[in-house]
Amino acid sequence: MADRITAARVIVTSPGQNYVTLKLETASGLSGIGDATLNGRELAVASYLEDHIVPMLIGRDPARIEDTWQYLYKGAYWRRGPVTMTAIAAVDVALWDIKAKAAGMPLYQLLGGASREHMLCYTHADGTDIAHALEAVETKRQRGFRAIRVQAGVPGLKRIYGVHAPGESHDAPQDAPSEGDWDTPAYLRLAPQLFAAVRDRFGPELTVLHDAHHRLSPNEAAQLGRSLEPYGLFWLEDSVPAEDQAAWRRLRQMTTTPLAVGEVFNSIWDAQTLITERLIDYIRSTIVHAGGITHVRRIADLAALHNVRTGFHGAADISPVTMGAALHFGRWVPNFGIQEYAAHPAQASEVFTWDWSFADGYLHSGEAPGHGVTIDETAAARYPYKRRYLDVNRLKDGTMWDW
Ligand code: GCO
Ligand code: MG
Repeated sequence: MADRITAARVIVTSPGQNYVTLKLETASGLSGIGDATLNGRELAVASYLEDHIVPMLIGRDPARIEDTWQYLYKGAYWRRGPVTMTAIAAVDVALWDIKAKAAGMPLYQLLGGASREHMLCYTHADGTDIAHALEAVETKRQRGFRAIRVQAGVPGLKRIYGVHAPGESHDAPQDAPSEGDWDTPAYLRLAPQLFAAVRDRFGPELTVLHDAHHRLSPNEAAQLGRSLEPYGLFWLEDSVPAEDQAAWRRLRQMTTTPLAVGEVFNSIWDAQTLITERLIDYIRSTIVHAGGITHVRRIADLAALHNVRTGFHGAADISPVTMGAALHFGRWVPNFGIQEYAAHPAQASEVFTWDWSFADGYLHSGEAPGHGVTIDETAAARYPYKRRYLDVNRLKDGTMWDW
């Protein structure tokens, strides 16, 4: 007899970072979890799940992953969007977790088995200036990382993107976003100096990456890409706004620096032109924000046909659950490129347990049945939700800019 879903709970917790997790339980005693974290808009997804999806899940056969995906996607009528696709992803990943546990297999086996034993990952090195960025690179190298994203503060600006000012709390509740400032010409002067210094100190072999966070025009991005060509970046990420496909077409003609984009995408349709016209080298859409394993598998397959590789988003707001799912996916996906890995806050390990691990520059999926990540609901309750926002950014004259 088919198993059925008997319980579905949304767990919102903030162990140093807000995380939203969906837990499903079945009549046969299995359970599975999926990540539903949408940084800065967490409660919208929690409500979407609790108020609209959970009631539909009770009684469904957990084995019918594809049908459930189509039911939630087509059934909503209002397709796509980060809230909808994150909610669908949470259900999808929890169902894959359950199916793999029911089979007694690590999830990558269900996807088609291992294409590799471990996944190359990159982490972040940020410094308030070039000298501090080089120190941060050295620290990460000593921890075993072989690939490092390097960002440095731009002279005259308050902060490096994504990095809070000294003394500013990372997890105090907020009623409004922090504000950063931005100066494109100053940034375009700094970036080649930064990577010249990185190559000078660490030599040609270190794998280096850089993220421009959607702040440039195609022409500015082309100047940046060209000025970085001598330093052989693994990729330049999010140089122009992700949704401006014509901008990518222009940029692609103007630089040979490899290009990555997609952390803000939530469906294959966001990436279709970029992939099929081969305007990018790496697609960053990850499981939690792009409809789960069921949908990201379609994106990865389209990418494989066009010689585009994966490079999934893995900042600290990508919960340990998505990291587990992404590493099982990465174990299988033939066109794997790299996995981002910025460590989670220390308290996250009180709430989640995970079977994946890092050693010597690589991430390992683990061999436990399912995706290998669990949540302790009692520990989660010790860390109530705190309203937090992603930063916003303004030009020096006050104009709102991309962050
Ligand atoms: C990255 C990202 C992050 C995001 C953050 C959004 O490449 O890791 O750009 O810094 O901004 O994860 O929630
Ligand atoms: Mg990024």
